[in-house]
Amino acid sequence: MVPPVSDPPQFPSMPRPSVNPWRADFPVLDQEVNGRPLVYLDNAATTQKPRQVIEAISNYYLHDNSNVHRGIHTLSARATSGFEGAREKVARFLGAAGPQEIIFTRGTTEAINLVAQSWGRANLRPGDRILLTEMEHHSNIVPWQMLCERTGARLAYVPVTGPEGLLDLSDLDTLLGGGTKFFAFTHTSNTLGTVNPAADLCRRAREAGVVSLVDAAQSAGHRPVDVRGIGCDFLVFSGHKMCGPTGIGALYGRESILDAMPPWQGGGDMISRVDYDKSRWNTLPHKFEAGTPDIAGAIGLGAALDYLETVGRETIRDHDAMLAAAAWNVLREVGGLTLLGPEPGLHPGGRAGVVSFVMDGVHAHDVVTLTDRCGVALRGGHHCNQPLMKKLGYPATSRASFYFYNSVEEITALADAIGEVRAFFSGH
Ligand code: C6P
Repeated sequence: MVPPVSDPPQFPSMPRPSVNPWRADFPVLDQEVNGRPLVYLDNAATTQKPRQVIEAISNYYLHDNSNVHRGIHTLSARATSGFEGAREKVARFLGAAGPQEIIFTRGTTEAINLVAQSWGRANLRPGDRILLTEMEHHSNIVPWQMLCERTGARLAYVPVTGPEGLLDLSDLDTLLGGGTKFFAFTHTSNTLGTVNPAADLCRRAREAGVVSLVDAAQSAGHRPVDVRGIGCDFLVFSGHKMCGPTGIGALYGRESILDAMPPWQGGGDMISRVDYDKSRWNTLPHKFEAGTPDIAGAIGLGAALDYLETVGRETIRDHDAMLAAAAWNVLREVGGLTLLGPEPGLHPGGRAGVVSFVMDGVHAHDVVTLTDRCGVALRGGHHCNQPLMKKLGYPATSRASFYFYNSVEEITALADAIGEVRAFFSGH
């Protein structure tokens, strides 16, 4: 992908280091933490932002700041065109039929809540079933539990095989029958790094007459994601996990389904006409966007999508997979660690740039506190996957997660830091 440089790798299994052409676009990465160069490996929590995104947001506030859809003056027209232009970029990025299928939300969590409260309340009856998987993030469990309490619907789960972290699909067709109306699953697990076969799962849901939702929080910025190729009814993501700002994300919904759904919040912009006794709803997508939206956030998200297109989503997927395989191999060489998720290379669907591990006898919070002293930013905890952790029998894991600006040298720094933590706790 990029030319090799001469420094020899420290671990025998490491790929050769290479020059990373994107790193210079990320000012925040150029700093020391605790006297060591920052090694930011917490990208599944949030990614860093390139200069191009930061500039798009500050240019909006410096030159165009105004409210959208309301004013006739020049600044309002510019703000509206920036905001609606960003929606068109999201539609193109996801392969949607058009911008009417894209609803801006605060992120993945809010998008799932929108579907649960609007589609769910309108369509589910007592005894209906919602199917999830055992590897879902809390954001794709709790809104459905709340919906079940309101409607009398029930939950069922596609099982996870074990620490290797695959879905056991042997009973999927049975689970999709028996009153199941809705199937929501994660494309990529934020703890296990598993990439689920989204197109196949949605096809099987469709054949069973079940509506599908794909949680693309960990995939939309990491691999090509095409809603028509996947064949989902809904897909949700967060801008901040793909070089965009926090507080903005989107819901993709198939137009015919969105059209039939009631609004979920009332207020300005989502109406076409209001009288004292009743109101009429606006057309898509505005029906689902009440009140002044995050205009700068949407413009920043649009800039992030432009940036990701210049890097290339296949390139990002391959770079993530290369770093995950390198991390897996060097962490295994460190010893005393249990690695979770599918072993790189063995899982046909590929593997994301997320490597979770448990150090024998040491809590993940201690591991992550000590790696931070080496300048290495990891996440330790249950990663909002408490039921999965309970099932696998771990209270928490340490997690390294990668993006295209991370380098092979940083994987060496990770392994060195983990080696230091292990030495510390084993008294060497
Ligand atoms: N996972 C992580 O460190 P929000 O907070 O709405 O942007 O995203 C929620 C969410 C939903 N689904 C998946 C698969 C996710 O990974 C996340 C966020 C972060 O793993 C924070 S817990």
